[in-house]
Amino acid sequence: PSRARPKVILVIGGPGSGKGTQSLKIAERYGFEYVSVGELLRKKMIHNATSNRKWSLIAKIITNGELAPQETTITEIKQKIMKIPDATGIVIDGFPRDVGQALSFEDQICTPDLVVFLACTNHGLKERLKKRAEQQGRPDDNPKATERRLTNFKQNAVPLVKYFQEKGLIITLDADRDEEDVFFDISLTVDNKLF
Ligand code: UP5
Ligand code: MG
Repeated sequence: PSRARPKVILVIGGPGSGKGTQSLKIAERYGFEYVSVGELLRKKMIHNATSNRKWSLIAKIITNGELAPQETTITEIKQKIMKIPDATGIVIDGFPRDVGQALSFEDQICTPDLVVFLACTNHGLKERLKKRAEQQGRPDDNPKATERRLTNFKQNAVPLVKYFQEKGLIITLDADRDEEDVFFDISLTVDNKLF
């Protein structure tokens, strides 16, 4: 008998909204595989930037806080997902970033089972990113790139959220609260909608 396809959860939100934090919690609680698209791209760019022209360009794009080309991103996600054996579920952190990516994901991969939108105030986002920059130092956690990431997010968020709302796939959560409170709401929704 053919196995059921894995359940797919997409986690979206502004830079610093807690996508990574909450996605990992989902993966742990439900035994889902975790895929961070930002991490996927950052790893690939660090590996290939010196030897490959396409990736050296993408490294510049990401370091400036802009979006990598859509087709490259989708290809990376596809390759990553295909390598995952027998998952009951997959949680994808930080994708899609705009409606074009959402359409292309549905076209080439699947329709998600749930989209979690972590809504956070601008002020909250900046505070968290500042704190994390002091602790970790990601290449795009400099002030200029952070501004670009925020601006891009603000430009794309409304139509993206609306797109998934019309499909009845999205839950919007107040992500300015404590990690545990946000996750409590996510788990209620996942329990309800996916099981
Ligand atoms: N924190 C988390 N939750 C908290 C809470 N409730 N209360 C207080 N603190 C909380 O969290 C950020 C910080 O806040 C952490 O220190 C955390 O402890 C704390 P985190 O979970 O890291 O937030 P996250 O939303 O994951 O923030 P991140 O900076 O990773 O978001 P971005 O969207 O900027 O990063 P991402 O890796 O997704 O994308 C990076 C870049 O990759 C993009 O700018 C783009 O260039 C490229 N990209 C694409 O081009 N296409 C894609 O599809 C995806 C990425
Ligand atoms: Mg992240």
